[in-house]
Amino acid sequence: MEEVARLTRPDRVHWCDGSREEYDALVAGLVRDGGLIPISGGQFENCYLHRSDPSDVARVENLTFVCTADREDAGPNNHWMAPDEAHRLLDGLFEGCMRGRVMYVVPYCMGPIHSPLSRCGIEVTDSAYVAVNMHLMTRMGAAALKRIESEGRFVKGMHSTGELDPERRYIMHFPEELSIRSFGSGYGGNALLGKKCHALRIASWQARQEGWLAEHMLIVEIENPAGEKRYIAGAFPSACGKTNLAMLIPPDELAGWKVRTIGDDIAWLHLGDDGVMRAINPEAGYFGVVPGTNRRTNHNAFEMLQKDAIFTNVGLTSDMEPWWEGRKSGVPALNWKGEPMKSGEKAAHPNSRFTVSARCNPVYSPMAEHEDGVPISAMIFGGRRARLAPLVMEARDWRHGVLMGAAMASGSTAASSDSGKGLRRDPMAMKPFCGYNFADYFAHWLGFAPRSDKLPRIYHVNWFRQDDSGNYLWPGFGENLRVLQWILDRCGKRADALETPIGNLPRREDLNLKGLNIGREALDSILAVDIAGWREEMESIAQYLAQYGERLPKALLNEHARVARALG
Ligand code: OXD
Ligand code: MN
Repeated sequence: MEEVARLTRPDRVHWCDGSREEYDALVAGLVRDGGLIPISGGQFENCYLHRSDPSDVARVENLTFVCTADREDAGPNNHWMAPDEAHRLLDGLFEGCMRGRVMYVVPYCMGPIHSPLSRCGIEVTDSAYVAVNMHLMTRMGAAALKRIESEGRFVKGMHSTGELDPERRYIMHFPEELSIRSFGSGYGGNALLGKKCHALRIASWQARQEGWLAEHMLIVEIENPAGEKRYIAGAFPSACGKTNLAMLIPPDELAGWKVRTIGDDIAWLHLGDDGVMRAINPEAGYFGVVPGTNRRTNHNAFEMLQKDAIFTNVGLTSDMEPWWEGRKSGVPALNWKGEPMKSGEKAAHPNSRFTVSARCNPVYSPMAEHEDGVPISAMIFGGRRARLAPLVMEARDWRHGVLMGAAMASGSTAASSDSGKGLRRDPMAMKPFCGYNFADYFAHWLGFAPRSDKLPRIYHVNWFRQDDSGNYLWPGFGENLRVLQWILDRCGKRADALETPIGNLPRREDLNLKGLNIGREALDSILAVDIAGWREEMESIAQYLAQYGERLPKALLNEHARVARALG
């Protein structure tokens, strides 16, 4: 810390202890200097609004680097810079950057504080907004510091908002040194280093070395009417409904089912000595996408946002309530930049976010605090696909499931400033987050098969099929539980499926459709396999995989060839 302070020259150093008093004092300071605006109008209690610099509203994938000694280790899926060059560049930027500012030292623990599966880090930052967000998102402060002192090993993260100049903005990872440098952005995914930088990019690297998985996955607990609890992990790209799925509200027709959240964004998965894969959620809070959240789509999330939440880049009503598109009540007076609303413009930024502690979630599962994690029965992969991908399909085995994950694709969303338009391949929803070469990552995934005969079953789902006029064919939200029910019934050998070249699909009679309002044609089309379309899709997957060259595991190519052959 002394070394960092010598380089960055802060006026003062503050070691965060994680107490409620500290949180309140940091918030009060932010309110004084305009970094947070109290917005406790109407139903909202102890909530705040942060307006970020308009150039700094999303992750910046083109400025995010993995700096490994050998470029090939970062792979074609990452931007790369040589570590010494990156350090020279970043040391230059950090030099004196905290003059006139406070340097906050934030010790944090990713995962339950006493779990052997958890890992710690320290983030040094000159942003009080980052420090309060870390309070909500991680187990931070004295207890984490104690663990760090006894373990001696932790991820070293340095962050400065700099001048918020997009030309001087870099998010750099040094997996071989277990360190992170982030400069020039205050946006969550770039600045809350415990989340994407540590728990995914650095952790995925460590996980490969140590034989586990760090994944961009929600973890949900599902209790059936007989009281049996099962756990599903699901990888979806950013802004594809992970938070909603993790807090799903069962439809009236599925009375007796209960759904609780373990995590909404990241899972760390370990194989136990008994061959069971168990997962922890390394986070302790949510940094969720706001637009679209309302009482109907996600009653639990809406409740959770009314107390002790920090909003970033939403609009405001005239009585100081936060407002966003899809809130379904109230009228915005100011847009997310704080300007009076003009007709036709959006009040909230499409990537506006809420930060809230998991403790505020009315369906937070006590099992999320369990040191051993929860046993995972099934893993699901999914993206936004208007065409082709059916509602759900089951991989015939682990290897087929890895191919399904590797071939994932999704329409672009607002969570990244540069994900472009149209469909992009996003293997396991990890394109922006895998801290090493995807070819090695696929091999690492494949390597689990011989280690256990109790691995989770793998599925691919698609809630986002559209008809030719762009209407969604599947109602989504709570009704997705019907698909999860089929998946769990398959895992318990209680449901049938039709074997097809692309995987096992439910027939309409295999799904619980009681009381569901969906037309026959719509259902038929989301349960159909378009053979010609899939032949083209396999071609496109082959082209995508080709960029990983010789390093790509042969088993994945063989699996691809097997499916392509089955399609004829
Ligand atoms: C997130 C993201 O913030 O994936 O979770 O962008
Ligand atoms: Mn995410």
